[in-house]
Parts: sequence; C-alpha cells; structure tokens
Amino acid sequence: MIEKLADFIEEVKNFKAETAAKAEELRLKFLAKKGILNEIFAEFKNVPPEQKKDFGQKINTLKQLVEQKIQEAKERSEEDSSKPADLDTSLPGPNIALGSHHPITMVKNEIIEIFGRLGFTVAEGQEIEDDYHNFTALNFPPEHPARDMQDTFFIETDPDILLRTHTSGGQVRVMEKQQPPIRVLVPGRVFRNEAVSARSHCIFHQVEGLYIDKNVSFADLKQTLMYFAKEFYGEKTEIRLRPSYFPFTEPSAEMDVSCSICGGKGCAICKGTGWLEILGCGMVHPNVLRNCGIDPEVYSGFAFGMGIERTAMLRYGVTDIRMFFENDMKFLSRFKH
Ligand code: 2NM
Repeated sequence: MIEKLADFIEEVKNFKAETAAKAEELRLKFLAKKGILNEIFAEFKNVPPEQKKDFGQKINTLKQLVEQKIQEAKERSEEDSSKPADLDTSLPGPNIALGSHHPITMVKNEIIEIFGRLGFTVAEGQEIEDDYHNFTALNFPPEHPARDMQDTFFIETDPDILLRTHTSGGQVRVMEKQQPPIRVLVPGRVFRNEAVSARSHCIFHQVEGLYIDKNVSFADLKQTLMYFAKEFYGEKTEIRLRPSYFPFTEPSAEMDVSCSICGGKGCAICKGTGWLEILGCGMVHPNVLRNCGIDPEVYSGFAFGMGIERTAMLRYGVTDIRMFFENDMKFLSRFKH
C-alpha cells in the first residue's frame, strides 16, 4: 500500500494540467467521493502501527499535490482568457491610419491665424446669396458683366438668388449689423460659371478681409498686407502693389510677393518675372460703406481678397487645381505630418 501511495505521488507530480478539463479529471480521480484519496483513507485502519506515521504523511503530501495542480491549472486558465498565449506585449502596436487636414483647410487656417494676431475675427457668410449682397451693395453697376448668366450661377426659378461669386456678401452682412471698428475675415467656398481647367475651377475658396475704423489709410493696408506676406511666405519676402480696378474699392490694387521659389531671380513658377500675384485689395468704396449704413465721412477702411487654391498651389507645388477636388487618397496623404 505504501508503494502504491508513492506511485500516486509520482503520477501527480508528473501530471500537467494543461486544460481546465484535464484538471477536472485529476480532481475527480483523487478528490471525488469515490476518489483515490478516500479509498486510501479507508485503508488507513489496516496499516500496521509502525507505518502509520509515514503513511499519514504520504497521504497529506498526495492531497496537497493534487490541490496544488488544480490551483495552478485554474490560475493559468484565468491568464489565458485575458490574453492570447502568443501575444508579445512588448511589441509595438499596429499602425492606426490617421486622417489629415485637406491642404485647402491647412492654408485657410494659417491665413486666419496670421490675421488673428492682428485682431481679425472670422465670419462665415452664406454660399447662397441674393443679388443685393453679392452685387448691388458692393457697388456693381446694373450692367456689370459679372452679373451675367455667363459668369454667375443663378437659381433657375429666381434670378435674385445666386451662388456667391466672392465672400464679400458676408462682409456686407457684418457691416449692416455692426458699427466700426470692424476687423473681420470671411473665408469660404465661392462659385463662378467658368470652364474647368488645370488653372481655374468653377468652385474655389477665398479669404477676404475687411478693416474699418476712423482714419484707416492706404498705408495701413500696405503694412497689414506686408506683415501677412512676411509671416506666410517668409521674413525675406518683398511686396509690390500694382494699380487695379474693383467696383467695391477705390483706389484698388493687386499685390505681388517676391517669388519664394527662386527668391526673385526668375523661374518657371513666376514665369521669369520674380513676382507672384497673390491678392487683390483696396480702400472700401464710399458707396459700399454708405450702402451698409456706415458714414464714409467718419469712417474709412480697406479690404482684400485672395484665392486659397492658388495660394496652396504655390505653397505645395500643386500644378493642377482639380487635384483639390478629386479626393485622391494618394494626393491627400502627401499632406500628412
Ligand atoms: C477683393 C479685392 C478687393 C473686398 C471688398 C469687400 C467689401 F465688402 F468690403 F467691400 N470685401 N472684399 C475686396 C476688395 C475683395 O478680392 C480680390
């Protein structure tokens, strides 16, 4: 009997409770009511007195071994259910595909940020405008070519409603509501009835700015736009203004910056001129101020407008404006950082 007990101890020592089912088998075999341990206890009374001590110790050893194996199996199965056996938690995790801002959004935000430092806030305006806010209030004469079907998308059933051709209507709405001082940017999508090509699109984005207060002069306009140019294109950037014409400003100008690609020497991007045309600007026409309920005898102001696509094309070396509207993942992933 003593030898049999020693064999059981050896058996349990070598037993590997790999699964919960095998541990249960072990428990049933040894600890159940009709299990081996109870059988051996029953034998105890037949053991000769001089072997009783040794026998008793061996039963205890066997019982503890069985319980230990079952406990081990239980602990292992708890670990297994919380993590797969072959997971190496020291390895780096899988890459999570992150999106990125659209290049138009990035350029728009940078422009807003630069003018924000000068106290400009943002107004949204509306994409569907009426003739008054898009043209009439802005001093467009009744026969101006921009009012033509050829240039503007009108709502078919109502010739008074149109898709805005610039965001200036948003500035008109700010002026109508608020007396100067006014410092506001209106970014947004605009629409022109034009043929789509690599250089122009019928939908594009603009940021327009407006500054109105007492004694605002053309010198303020120049300094403000020079600050913007140096912040956006770099400290070495130079600006020049060429006379131009817009119905809503007088005088009007177009602003060039020294070519940031060649540093002004002349290259393919600036077509050998050393200059890039980036925005239109001018002093707000007195008629516009008057139309919006601001007294031009008391207040003056400047305004400017720039195309975001054109600015983004120069910044990122994009040669076809249509790429901004394609949602091509290969193109867009270039702007991840
Ligand atoms: C430009 C160029 C020059 C402009 C004018 C106004 C307003 F509402 F104040 F009259 N907003 N934007 C303006 C002036 C826009 O874009 C090339």
